[in-house]
Amino acid sequence: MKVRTHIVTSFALAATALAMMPRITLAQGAVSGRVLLQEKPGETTTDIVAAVIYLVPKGGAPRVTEMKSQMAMNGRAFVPHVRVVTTGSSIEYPNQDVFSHNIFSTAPGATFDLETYGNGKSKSAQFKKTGAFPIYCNIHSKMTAYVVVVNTPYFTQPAVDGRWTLNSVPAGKYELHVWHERATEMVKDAIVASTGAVNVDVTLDARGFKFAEHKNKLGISYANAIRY
Ligand SMILES: [Cu+2]
Repeated sequence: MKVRTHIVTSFALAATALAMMPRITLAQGAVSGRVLLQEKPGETTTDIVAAVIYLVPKGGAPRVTEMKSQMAMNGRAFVPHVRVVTTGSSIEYPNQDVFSHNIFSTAPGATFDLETYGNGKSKSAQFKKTGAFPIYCNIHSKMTAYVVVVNTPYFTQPAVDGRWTLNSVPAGKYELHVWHERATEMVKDAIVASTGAVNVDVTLDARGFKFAEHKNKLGISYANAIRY
């Protein structure tokens, strides 16, 4: 589910200027902003760095370069907890723990099972479709991660204070997406002007988030599953 809102900006003049510009000299601008989470009363945000910000050009998907990325298994956790890659990219899962893991995903569009392997070994999975895919371990129920696959080269994740910057974004019309696993993804129209920076501050609502146990790769509750 996506919430669509519109940024009221003063970029109308910039848009007019953009339309008059020759394509060959299309300017680039910096887009920056801050993402915050509205939490339940008494709770503070500790995972804002796990948010994802990306810009999708309205004129159609740009050509993206496939990446080779990595998400380690370390201390019975995925490091980092959220990884952003472009469509078609592969992510390696090196096991840095002294015990075994079994990484899998049952998410439609990103289903895989890397089976059980131990310390020092690594396997990879390719992500061909866009989306935010939860990744789990079949042995350790508390190991959760997300791979966010985007069809644009303009993506980033915020610093600990929620601030982010995307440099060298070609001027034009975009959809700005702000994602966090504990909130509804926000989508806003944004115009990147050729002459100056665009500042976008967004607050996502995490108050409705409820933690839910996920099932293992066979669709069975971890409490009832045979460990091996
Ligand atoms: Cu594990």
